[in-house]
Amino acid sequence: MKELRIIGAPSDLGQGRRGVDMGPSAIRYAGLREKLHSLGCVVKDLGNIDVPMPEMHTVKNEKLKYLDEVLRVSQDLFQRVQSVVEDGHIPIILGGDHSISIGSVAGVASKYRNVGVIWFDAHGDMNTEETTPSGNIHGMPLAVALGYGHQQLLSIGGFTPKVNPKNVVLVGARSVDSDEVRLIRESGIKVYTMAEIDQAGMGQVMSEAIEIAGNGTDGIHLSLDLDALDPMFAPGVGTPVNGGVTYREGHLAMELLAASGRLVSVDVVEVNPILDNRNRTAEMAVELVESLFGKTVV
Ligand code: 4U7
Ligand code: MN
Ligand code: MN
Ligand code: MN
Repeated sequence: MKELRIIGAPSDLGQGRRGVDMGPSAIRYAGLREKLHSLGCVVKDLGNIDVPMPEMHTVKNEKLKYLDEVLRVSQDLFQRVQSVVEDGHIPIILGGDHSISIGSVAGVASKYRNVGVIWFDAHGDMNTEETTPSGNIHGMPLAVALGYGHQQLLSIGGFTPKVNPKNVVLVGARSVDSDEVRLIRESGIKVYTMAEIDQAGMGQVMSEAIEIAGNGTDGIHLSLDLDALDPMFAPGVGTPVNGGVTYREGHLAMELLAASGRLVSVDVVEVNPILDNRNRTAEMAVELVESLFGKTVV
């Protein structure tokens, strides 16, 4: 069986609220490594990458806040993730805000050139500097993976696009900006909104998502933004949106992905302990990752 490698990326450069940099600590505190070990996984924690603090830097471009710093973090994470996948292991990348996926997807795609992506999120993360209402780069990583956005962000890893839209699925969407929606449509990725999850059921949606991301690809990368979950189950996120994925729907999704046997890497992002209620969101994240790596009842 493949071994797991934990990498922390404690960045809050990609969004406006402090605290998400403590996500990796909170998730470790919730027992990630120990619980995966109990499942029989071989898992090593590689520690955190170095991330500059926003207080020590200034915003130079209001449409791409902390661009230079995000680029440094992305480059560093790209190399770390690349070396884990080159060794044949599965990286579990702990954010940090979702801008860290610019580096992680680049790292994974450098080995699995034809990787499929399941983007579990309340949001589209498909803004560019032209469409962003906030200038926060955590609203842009899926666009960057698909080859849209600032040239320097696209150039991480030395190739673009990282993924083929026909193997990209967004699951859980319920908050998309008015200009962002055009790029989502134009890109040709598959989107399952909350309404579609309600209608068809998470089982059906995830079976289709795994088929789309897995069909003819070298494996599946899961980018798990905890705000995909309903704030009832994951209150500690920077941009909560009501009407999200329930506890059981979240687990079913992870269980089906585990059963597919196609997972090559995972991001766990946007956990903000300052906004949380007694580390519940980090605990939710750990439980979901346990299901993802095979936790079952009997
Ligand atoms: B996350 C937003 F305007 N779309 O771009 C933006 F609503 O990684 C939010 O999914 C982005 O948490 C949320 O700033 C990014 C906003
Ligand atoms: Mn996101
Ligand atoms: Mn989100
Ligand atoms: Mn957020």
